[in-house]
Amino acid sequence: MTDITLLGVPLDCGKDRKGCLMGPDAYRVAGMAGALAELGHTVTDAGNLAPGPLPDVSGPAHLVDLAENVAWTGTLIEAGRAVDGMPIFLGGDHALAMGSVAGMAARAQDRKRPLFVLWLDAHSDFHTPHSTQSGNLHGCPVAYFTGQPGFDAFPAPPAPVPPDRVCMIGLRSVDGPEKTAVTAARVTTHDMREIDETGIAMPLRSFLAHVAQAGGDLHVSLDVDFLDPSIAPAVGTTVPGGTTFREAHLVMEMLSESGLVTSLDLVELNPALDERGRTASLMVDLTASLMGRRIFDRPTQSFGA
Ligand code: 5AB
Ligand code: MN
Ligand code: MN
Ligand code: MN
Repeated sequence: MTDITLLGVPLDCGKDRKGCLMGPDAYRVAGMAGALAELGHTVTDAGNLAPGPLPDVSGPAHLVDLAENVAWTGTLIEAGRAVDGMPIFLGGDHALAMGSVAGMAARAQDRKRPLFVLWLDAHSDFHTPHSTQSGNLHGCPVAYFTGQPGFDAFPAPPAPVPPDRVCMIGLRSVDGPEKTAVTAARVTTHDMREIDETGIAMPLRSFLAHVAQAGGDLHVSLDVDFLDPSIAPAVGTTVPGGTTFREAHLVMEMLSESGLVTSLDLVELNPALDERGRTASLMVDLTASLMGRRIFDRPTQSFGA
């Protein structure tokens, strides 16, 4: 059984449209702690983090809330690094993954283990402050924690994650400059077209085998827009053609069986856009699947030899 620490991260500065600051409380109301405790885990809700003082920084003028993002990143690196068991970062928008992943990479380095990252998202979030057109830093975390240039205003990530240890599944909205950069950096990508053809289990299985073989820690970053908007409406950046209810649960069930996951982000939930809390509930159920909830314990009984 796992020692889980829930870290509330009401970070809402990664984009213009506000609402993600209510995410941590929406997860609490939807019963996150109880769902995990019921599975036998020890759960500590550490409450909400707050960013440090706003630094005096400058960067491209169109960036949204640069100083606040920089402050949060430093706070998150230290907060995550200090957790002993499994932190679950209750977001908050995806700009939080600058700090959460950089912190987990630092922790993995302290433990002399390589950190791998599974990025479950419609988007590749591989912009730099210079390539982003929107100025929204929630589109930049992967470039930051893999150590791409252009993040001078931010603390340097203590242990940049080599891009070839990042696997993205669910992609269906990637901007031009990101396509070039993601490919050049040799990030592993599985877009929705590939999932349509092969199913979602195949690429995930090969990634998990690779992580196991390398003796790695595994951080999972789950953006609500990984899911199809028909089942998960509470997100600002809906993109049609996302994963189904069962595809998403299968990913979580396979992650659970692998025993490899050491930390998790739940990001981009905007409760103001939800319908009677259904997206928050789905995210809690997916987390429960990731932490061991099963339909049946396998193997199931079958006829024949
Ligand atoms: B999310 C877009 N690429 O840079 C941009 O939701 C969208 O964390 C970013 O994946 C989406 O603004 C960021 C158009
Ligand atoms: Mn994202
Ligand atoms: Mn996204
Ligand atoms: Mn978004």
